[in-house]
Amino acid sequence: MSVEKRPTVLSGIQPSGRLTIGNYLGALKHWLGLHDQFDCYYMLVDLHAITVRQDPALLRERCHEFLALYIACGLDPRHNVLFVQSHVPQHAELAWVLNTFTQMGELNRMTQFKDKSAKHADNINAGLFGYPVLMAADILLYQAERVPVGDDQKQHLELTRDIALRFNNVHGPVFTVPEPMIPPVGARIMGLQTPTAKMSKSGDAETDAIYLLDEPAVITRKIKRAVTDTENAIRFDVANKPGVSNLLSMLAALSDETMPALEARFDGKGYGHLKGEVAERVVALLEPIQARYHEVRAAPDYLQQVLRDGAARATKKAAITLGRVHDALGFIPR
Ligand code: AQP
Repeated sequence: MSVEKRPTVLSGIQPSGRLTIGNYLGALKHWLGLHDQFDCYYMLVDLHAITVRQDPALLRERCHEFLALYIACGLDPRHNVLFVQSHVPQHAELAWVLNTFTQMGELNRMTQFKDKSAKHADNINAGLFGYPVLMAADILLYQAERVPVGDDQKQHLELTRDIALRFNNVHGPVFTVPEPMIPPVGARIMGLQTPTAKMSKSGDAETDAIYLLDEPAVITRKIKRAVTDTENAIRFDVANKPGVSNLLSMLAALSDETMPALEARFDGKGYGHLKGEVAERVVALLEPIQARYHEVRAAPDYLQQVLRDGAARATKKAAITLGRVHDALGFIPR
């Protein structure tokens, strides 16, 4: 009996702060349900997280928190491989190989490197520079066809494709060349206080982001205080009205209403109206997720088991690809 091979999806989030509504609307939300059509691998990318200095106890705590949040958001470990990147040593091993297929000039052009080096000027380490190569290794190890990410990761995905093609051109078709899956709305949620910059899980300003574990009253307060403008007209115009456009984007992603439908519905209404509805939607989304999160967090043995199973399943697939890579390069088999 032939078993039909399903395409693979892979994505991950760095446990480098607290998960935000940006991470949810840009990434997590789109991971749900993909397991119907794809073999799905979702990671906690701790190797990436240490490119910025992390407190060890907090990093460990966050990995557990993120795993419980993945599950609470609806990722069932029976249908999705959930794992920690550092549990699968092939990620770092393949990254080393791919370093030799990546040009310095390519890495120099990465906007995330430029942004993060400006933000962490006291620690511009080689890992931060090589971050996209490790990300390419993450994706190529699983022969992922699709990578669901927010818009900010598009440039890294393009580099992954270039690295895969370069390797394949030299050594034959070892890697699947992946395609990004970027959502049409919600792909770049901006900060509430600085709507010209991406909402980030490790930002300094508490009020700039909505965290998935924020209390409902805190969420409502943050949205009510979101920066807008003085025009008092609700329309989507990122260049001239970044704050209002960001609230509209959030609402579009939360309600699945189109932008023209939202603009028509809010015609003649005030910003208070828009903020009230965004707050209601976010609270309605997050309340059940938070309740489920607290249940899952109260079961540490279950979480441990999920990680053990995930690491075993991921390693099995990763080892096959790394074996093919070593073989293609001419390394003597162990
Ligand atoms: N603001 C956002 N809007 C939409 N999508 C977003 N993503 C992140 N921020 C937004 C998507 O979430 C996934 C995980 O991102 P990551 O952890 O790999 O790193 P990042 O993109 O650097 O995210 P952060 O939140 O900004 O992390 P820090 O603060 O640690 O740098 C990706 O799919 C990303 O597109």
